[in-house]
Amino acid sequence: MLYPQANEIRMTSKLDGMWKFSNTSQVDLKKPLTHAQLMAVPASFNDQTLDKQLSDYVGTVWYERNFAVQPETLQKRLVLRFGAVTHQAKVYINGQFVDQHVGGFTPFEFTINDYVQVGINDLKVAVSNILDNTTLPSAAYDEKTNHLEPRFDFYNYSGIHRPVVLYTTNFTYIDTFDINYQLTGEQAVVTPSAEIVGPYDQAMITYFDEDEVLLGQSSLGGSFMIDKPKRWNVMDAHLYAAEIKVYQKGQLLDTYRQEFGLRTIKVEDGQFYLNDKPVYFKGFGRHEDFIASGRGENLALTNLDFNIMKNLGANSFRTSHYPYSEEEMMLADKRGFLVIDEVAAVGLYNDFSVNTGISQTDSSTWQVLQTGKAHKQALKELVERDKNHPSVVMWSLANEPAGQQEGAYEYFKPLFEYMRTLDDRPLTVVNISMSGYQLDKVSSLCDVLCLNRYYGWYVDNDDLTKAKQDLAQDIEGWHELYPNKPIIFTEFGADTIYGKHSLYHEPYSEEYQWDYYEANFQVFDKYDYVVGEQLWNFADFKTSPSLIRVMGNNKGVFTRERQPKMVVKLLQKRWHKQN
Ligand code: BDP
Repeated sequence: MLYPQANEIRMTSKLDGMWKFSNTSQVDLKKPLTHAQLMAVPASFNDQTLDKQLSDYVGTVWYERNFAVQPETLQKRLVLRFGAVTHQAKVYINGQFVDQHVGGFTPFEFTINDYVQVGINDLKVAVSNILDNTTLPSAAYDEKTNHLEPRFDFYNYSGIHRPVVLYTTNFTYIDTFDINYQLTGEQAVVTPSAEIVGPYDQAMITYFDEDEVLLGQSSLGGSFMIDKPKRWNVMDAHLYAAEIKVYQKGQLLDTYRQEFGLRTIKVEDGQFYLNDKPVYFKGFGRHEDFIASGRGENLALTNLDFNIMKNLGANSFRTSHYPYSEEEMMLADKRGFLVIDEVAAVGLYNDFSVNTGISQTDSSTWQVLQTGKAHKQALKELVERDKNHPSVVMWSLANEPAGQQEGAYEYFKPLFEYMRTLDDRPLTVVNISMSGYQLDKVSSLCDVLCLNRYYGWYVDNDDLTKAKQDLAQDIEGWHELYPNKPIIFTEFGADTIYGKHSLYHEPYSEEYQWDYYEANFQVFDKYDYVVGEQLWNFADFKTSPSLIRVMGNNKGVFTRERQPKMVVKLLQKRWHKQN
């Protein structure tokens, strides 16, 4: 599915703005919503009103708005596209059910010609935020009490989270357009592929460099050589563009422009190579999370976050724990960030709850969870959406599954095999400490070992000497098992309350956060096969209430409002030196 683009053939029109909203179950599809209030789109609905019940709401809510259709629009194919609706959407136009989509973090679209009329049309979207044992993320849901217990540590924000767009094409249209290439030495051979629906007799592709200088042309199915290409590099992005034009008897029927970057990735001998140079990942696990907008797209915030990361000397992040917005991924391409792109497979741990803790003995995850089908679908949608992004350098198939429990290998093996048929980038599953090297059954499938470790916080709290010893032993244990796999720390962190200081460097103080990170860095620096550090978390973020969460997770190195904690100075110094 292509990202919406306006050009000489395609018209786009955004349906973002204030929509009508209601959480009543009584909806007459033929009539406007009654007792509706106004809700901004794109955004989560949870934190836009003062209503606590709505903030914590579990179930289906309704959104509604009108849109206008002109007579000439119906001479075209008319498509309604949602960037993401969390977690399930059922779409109705003029009272008729159009279709539905499950999965809260990937786009979907429907051709709607058969449902619309010239003039004003009514659009209703029923959005459900119920998660259970079959969904990604996973949650324990009790239908009788309507109680939902997330198996993940972030707020279950819901709503129409990303842009809604109406667009037109001709009835012959480009459905997919992917840029494949081989990069060897001083040459790139680019071989785009496209799926075109409807009759056409010619498809041509024109190439441009980043200064819009025309490089040449090829036909679809053919290839094009770029001599001495400027490579896309970490924090030094170069983007080319390919423009496809589809004709019938000389008449232009459709066109689409795709940017692309040229770079190589190789994982070998305990290193991660980008363009044949070992790279060290510096950065964060993040969240799409902010006051009022919740998990809704917030481009100004994304821009600020990227500028802050660059200022710190960071070069990477992980889309913990779900695919981030398409606009954010495009910005990452342009800025040169390395992205570990994660599917929303979080909570694949039957007994996980921030409120109740994890029982070490429970071993029923892979019997209880029925997420396999949703997982495969989510991987497919992720790769389809993101494969053209040069910033994506690795796919993460899950965060902290119960990798030590019986059935974990059998669950993941077919998913890895499936992913390798879709794309050739390195694959990982982010490992939880309960699934340590002695017990884990999944990491043999991974190209890179991504570890989430909390020595000095959940383990060895307030004892950084012991924390360092345990961390070193952990690293060495993994290395002995998998000497050729590089290790990236994808999470490590300590809850830190902004403004709390301590003469005795007590946990929760800004001093402790500083010491905690310094201790971890000292250990990482001893091992050349540790090739990255992504701190948990970039900023404080909202979670469900819990005794161990002081109004959210406070492991940010920035507050939720992006005020820096002390440790930011340490990072700045370390990361700028590390190039
Ligand atoms: C890890 C999770 C992450 C949590 C973090 C924490 O991957 O989502 O927020 O721990 O406890 O288990 O802060």
